[in-house]
Amino acid sequence: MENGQILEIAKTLDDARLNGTSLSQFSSRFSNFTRPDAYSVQEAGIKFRLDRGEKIIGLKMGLTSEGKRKQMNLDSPLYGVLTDKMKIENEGTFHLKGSIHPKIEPEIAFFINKELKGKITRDDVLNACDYVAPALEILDSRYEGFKYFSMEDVIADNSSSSHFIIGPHLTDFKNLDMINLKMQMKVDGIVATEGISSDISGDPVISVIQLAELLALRDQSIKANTIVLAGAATLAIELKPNIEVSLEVSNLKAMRVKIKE
Ligand code: OOG
Ligand code: MG
Repeated sequence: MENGQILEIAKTLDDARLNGTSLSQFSSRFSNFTRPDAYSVQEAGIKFRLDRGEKIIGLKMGLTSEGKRKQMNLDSPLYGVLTDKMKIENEGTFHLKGSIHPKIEPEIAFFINKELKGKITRDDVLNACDYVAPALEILDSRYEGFKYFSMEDVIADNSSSSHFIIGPHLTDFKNLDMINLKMQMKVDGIVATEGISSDISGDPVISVIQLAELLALRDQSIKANTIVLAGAATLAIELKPNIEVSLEVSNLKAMRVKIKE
């Protein structure tokens, strides 16, 4: 795809995000929309946000769980970028106004304190990690119905990331059994979805390794001081006003967010 077309798609998506309006998919309009094109659109869209004063503070992996890939009818993991404006404090409030069809999902976050590039090991990730935390990601999609889009459409739309909340940090995670963390997402105290951390790429640390590999394809890396969301452990649920969503992960402290109009 030509650069002009990439910028045009990025601008259309950016306008839709700012106006809270949905669109039809690009992949059905352009037959030559490749995965590298889609990441170029994502990068151009992030550039618009940086020009408006937002700062990049993290990255998210998505579709790292089999259940999520089935739910979205898509085949492989993808990533997106997290900015400071997308962050909501733990126990804070998310306002639905301005969103199209927001959903929420339970994740594990890692804070990476030094650059990770290319082929890395599990130990590289753990040695570069300051803390592990439970996290909730709020998704929204610019596409009508939120469903049945292609990987390229999702990637172009910053992999559906809208907002995120990081729970209490665990800095001494040496003895944490990363693949056996029980995860329960509750709505007003009642379990809405539950899973286990191994539902995330078999091991959420592997999501970070996969992220470094995907970035390397674009000659990029996980930079020092980056929050990484490893991907959801369960299906996402739709948000409604006046609910409280909490996440309990075994061996980590609980977290919550209030949802308002
Ligand atoms: C894509 C983003 C998926 C996750 O954690 O699996 C994601 C989508 O579902 O629209 O963030
Ligand atoms: Mg996610």
